[in-house]
Amino acid sequence: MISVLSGGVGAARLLRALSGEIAPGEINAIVNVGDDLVLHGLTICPDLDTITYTLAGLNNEVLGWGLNGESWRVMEELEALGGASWFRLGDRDLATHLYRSQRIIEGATKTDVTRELCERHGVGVRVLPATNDEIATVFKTEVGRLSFQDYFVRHHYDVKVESITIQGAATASVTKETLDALRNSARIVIAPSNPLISIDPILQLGEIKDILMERREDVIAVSPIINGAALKGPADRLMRDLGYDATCVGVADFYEGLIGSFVIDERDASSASAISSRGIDVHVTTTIMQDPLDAKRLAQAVLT
Ligand code: FO1
Repeated sequence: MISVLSGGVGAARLLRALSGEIAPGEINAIVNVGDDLVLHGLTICPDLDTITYTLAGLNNEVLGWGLNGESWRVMEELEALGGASWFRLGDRDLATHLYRSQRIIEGATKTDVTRELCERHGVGVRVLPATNDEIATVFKTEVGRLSFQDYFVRHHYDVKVESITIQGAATASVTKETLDALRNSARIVIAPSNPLISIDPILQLGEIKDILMERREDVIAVSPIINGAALKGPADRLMRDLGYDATCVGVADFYEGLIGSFVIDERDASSASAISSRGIDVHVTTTIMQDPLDAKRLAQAVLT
């Protein structure tokens, strides 16, 4: 069994490739919930949904979030009413948020609801929110304090960030399912997700960092930064803003003490010696998962 600390798109692609190599039931996705929000009274969990939709083959490849074959009639009506339509919820996607929100009102946890949604969609990977408690990634920026989706969607992550706080992380409990998964996995993988806003909200929870430190030799991370740039999203810019080196070496330093192995892209092969000098085994392969064969190669590198 393996566990994969996961953000959104990059993690979803790696999980999809891994489930082509080993039985999906042998894979746990431990998922970030720091981006979650309540909007229109609905509980929305972007990373959990991106992973579930991708593993179900239902994800919207064009947008990178939400469902395929989407329509937007509810958003059009909402906009006409003057409601909040900056965060676009497609008609099909809305069913997920309605289902989750009602189940939570009935007393279900995010873990329960995610399991139910995965069963309905035939997803065999165990998709686990890292915590059922509320945590929120908050940005202190040049334009003031911003919630995650304010920063990401409203401001298109085009503002200078001074600091990031994961509100609630210090008191949130890691779920029993997540702890069991991490303790029983032969290997723990850190997906090529944003270290600061997708992985750190998981690492800041309870004993997760301690488990990784103890099991360092079994922990392998995949760099989300290739040739000094993130494939998607603000990882490189955020690393620079917050004083980290925006390279795969900077990512290895961010995970210092937590990882025994690190997968970097072929284009960063010249950084391999700098990373191995830090006592980390380095694997060089293609880490871009556009092509299914490349994704397969990366999954095999992570597993061997
Ligand atoms: N991203 C956008 O850029 N614009 C949106 O309107 C938007 C809506 C949205 C709705 C549901 C959902 O699950 C994700 C959505 N995202 C949207 C993606 C999301 O903001 C981020 O990609 C993640 O939070 C970062 O992992």
